[in-house]
Amino acid sequence: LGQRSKVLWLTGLSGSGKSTIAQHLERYLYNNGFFAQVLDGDNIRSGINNNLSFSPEDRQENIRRIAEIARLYLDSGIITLNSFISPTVEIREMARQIIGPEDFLEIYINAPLEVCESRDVKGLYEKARAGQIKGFTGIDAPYEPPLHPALEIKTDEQSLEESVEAVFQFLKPHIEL
Ligand code: GGZ
Repeated sequence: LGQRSKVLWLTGLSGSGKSTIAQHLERYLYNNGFFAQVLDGDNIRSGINNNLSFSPEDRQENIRRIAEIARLYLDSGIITLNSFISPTVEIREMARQIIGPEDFLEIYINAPLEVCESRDVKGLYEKARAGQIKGFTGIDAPYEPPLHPALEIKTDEQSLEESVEAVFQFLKPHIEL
C-alpha cells in the first residue's frame, strides 16, 4: 500500500455527523489512492460488540475492543476512521494508549447539542427526553469535549463536503509516504 497507516478517531455527540463524514472520507481517500476502513456502530456495535450496553462500564469495554481492532488494522497498514461517541477524556486516553500516541489522531466533530437534537435522525433524542432511553449522551449521560484535539470540525458551520475536505487535508501529510 502506498500509505502510512494512522488511526483517525472521531469523537462527538450522537447526530454530530461523525459517521457521515467517516463514510464520505473513506470513499474520498480511496479515490485519492489511500485505503481506509470505517469502524462505527453499524459494523462494531451490531457485531463483535453486540453484547454491550451504554452503561459507563460497557462504553469503556466498547472503546477498548475498538481500539484493539484499530490497532490490528494499523499494524496491517490500513487506515481506520473510527466513529464513536467515546464520551470521556478517560475513555479516549485509554484508546490513545492502546493504539500508541504517535498514531492516534483525535478529531472533535463539534455540533451544539441543540443542533444534534433538532436533527434527531433516529428519533433517539426525543425518546431520551421522554425518559424512554436512560443514560443518553448529552441528555442524562456526560459528554466531555476533547481539550486538545488535533482538529475540530464544526458541522453546524461547514457543509459535509467542506468537512470531508478539511479532514482529508489534515490527514494527508500524516499518511503520505
Ligand atoms: C448514546 C446511544 C445510546 C445512548 C443508543 N447514548 O446516533 P447514533 O445512535 O447512531 O449514535 C449513537 C450510538 C452511540 O454508540 P457508540 O458506540 O458511539 O457510543 S460510545 O462510544 O459511548 O460507546 C446512538 C446509539 O448508539 N445510542 N443508545 N444511551 N448513544
